Amino acid sequence: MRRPLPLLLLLLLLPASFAAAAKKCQTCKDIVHRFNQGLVETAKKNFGGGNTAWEEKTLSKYESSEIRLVEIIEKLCDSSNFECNNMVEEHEEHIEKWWFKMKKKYPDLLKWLCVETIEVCCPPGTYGPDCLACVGGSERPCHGNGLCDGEGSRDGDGSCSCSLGYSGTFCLDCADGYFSTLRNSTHAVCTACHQACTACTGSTNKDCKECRVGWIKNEDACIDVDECSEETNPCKEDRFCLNTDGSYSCRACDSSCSGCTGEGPGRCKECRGGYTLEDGKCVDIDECSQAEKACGKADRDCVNTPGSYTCVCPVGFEEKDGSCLATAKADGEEAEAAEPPPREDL
Ligand SMILES: [Ca+2]
Repeated sequence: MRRPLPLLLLLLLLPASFAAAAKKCQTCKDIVHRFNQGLVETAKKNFGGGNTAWEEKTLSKYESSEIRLVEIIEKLCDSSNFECNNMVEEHEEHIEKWWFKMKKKYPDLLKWLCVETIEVCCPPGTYGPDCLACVGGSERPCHGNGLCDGEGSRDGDGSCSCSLGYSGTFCLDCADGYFSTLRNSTHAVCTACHQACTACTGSTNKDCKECRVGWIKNEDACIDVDECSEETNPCKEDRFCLNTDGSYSCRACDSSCSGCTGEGPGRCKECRGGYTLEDGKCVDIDECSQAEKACGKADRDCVNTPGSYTCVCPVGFEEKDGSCLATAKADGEEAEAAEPPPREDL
């Protein structure tokens, strides 16, 4: 029993009017919500807090009064909300009729006004211009495992968008990566497979029908592939491999390493130039503290850097044409020694 063709054609031809139908229902629902808020806000009005016979009488008179209705209607719409004000204006007589004559018999304003009287919404579990039952029935649309398109509005086609883990027109089938723990003509419960499986019969990695990429069949279970094992290490030079369940990642080696087997300066295969092995770690060489002057020319200061060093002009001097010249002092100011551009002297 699929949806009839004429409706499908209508949907194709008049998408704008259907979207408008959903909007009208929402506007009506908003109005009813504000009306109910108004009822709460005015519930204790004109009531002194005592319980004299006079107050009781005044309260019950106010309870169903036109004054109270006007107070509630005044607050139904924000002044800028055109659709809301339009709908209230158009159907004010209906609201008054309900207030004075119908509300005892039909206490549900949403049902009376939006569904049955101005016909902009549908009852729960139904959809579309004629309020037909959603796929799976109006009691439990989509068998409780999805959302019915247009439910409660005069919009939509009643079809199901299944929740995560469910599939099929009726949301009674299990999606890929889920297995069935309950299934009859009206109910279905689907549970996620173990992450090792693409399809399964139960919840462990021994219940896989097929292993997911990154996992391999070992005896009766799907186990993680260790992509980082020595033969298959997929990472480039200066990166190390980190195995994870179902995958792996490549991370940058420490800056002191030339190739590495893991994180930090203690896992280098070799030390990069400018570093030396000390207590199992690659550490920076301080070229400036060595007996042989790293900056051959006597007029330069040596500055150690990670993995290297630079030779700079002393404070008060600046680099000019390959030598250090005294910085010209500006009037009345302490001239700052301009930092010469660092020179890599390896
Ligand atoms: Ca892995």
